[in-house]
Amino acid sequence: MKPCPLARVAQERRALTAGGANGMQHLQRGIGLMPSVTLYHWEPNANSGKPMLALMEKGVAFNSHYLDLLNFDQHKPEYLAINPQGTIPAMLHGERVLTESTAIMEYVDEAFEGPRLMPADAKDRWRVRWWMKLMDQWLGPSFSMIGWSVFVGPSVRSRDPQELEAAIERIPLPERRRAWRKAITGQFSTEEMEESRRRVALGIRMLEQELSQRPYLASNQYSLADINGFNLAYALPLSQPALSNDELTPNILRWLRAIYARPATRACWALGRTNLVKRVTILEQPHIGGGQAA
Ligand SMILES: N[C@@H](CCC(=O)N[C@@H](CS)C(=O)NCC(=O)O)C(=O)O
Repeated sequence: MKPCPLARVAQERRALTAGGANGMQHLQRGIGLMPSVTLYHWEPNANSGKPMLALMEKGVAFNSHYLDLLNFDQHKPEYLAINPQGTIPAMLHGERVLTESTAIMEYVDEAFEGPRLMPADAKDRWRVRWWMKLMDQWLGPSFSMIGWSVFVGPSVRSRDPQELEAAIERIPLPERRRAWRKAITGQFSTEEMEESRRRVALGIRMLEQELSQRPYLASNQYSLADINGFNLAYALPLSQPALSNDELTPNILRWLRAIYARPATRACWALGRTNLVKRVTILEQPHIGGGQAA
């Protein structure tokens, strides 16, 4: 008899999660119990960093399962059994499989005890969602295109071309296949890159303007919008020094430093394994700029 596909998925999941194949356990609440949460993630950065940081802010214990994006771990059958789209992150909570980083953050905030990461006021909650939508759909893809052209592509480009082609062929989503090809061959078009740079410059001005009005992005309280924003923007002073610095964008710098000073952020960034995480050290410099809501 053919095994039930669902049973096979459950079996593969157990194999992936058993003992945390590469996983560390982040036990903060529930010391001594096996965490019911497993997070599949890459670096604390962009989409992976969002649920990592949300879980850590809430103090939720989780098995950390690191997938090496540059080794194409996210397209291996074991992981495709969990997220057939082959993108990171994904989270297991008991038998539940959750994907989409922002939706996972909202789930984490609602499903677990710990400090609330959504403000109580309806207008502030609207602002959290407004910013998260802008970052996920408009700003994030542009940051990502620049990151893929300067980091991801160059990191893998020198590998055997046949192996790379075979790896690309295994990618389930056509749009991700296209992005990998362009990153590897350096073929993001001039127009695409210009549009990305335009969005980054405009996004920086929008962030500075918003953060001149209140301590955090969407309300006076730290929220999911800040977690989302930090994962997108933590390296800005390093990657865009002419556009984001203490003089031009004091509120962005104040905000990034305040988030980086949080114990959860430090703990989260300590999970990074590549040089990407080192970009955060620029935030260790003391805040010298003003900033209206400082
Ligand atoms: N909308 C998804 C996007 C996930 C996504 O594209 N993640 C990137 C990493 S930030 C990824 O998995 N890239 C791997 C690939 O394209 O092979 C989310 O927010 O979770």
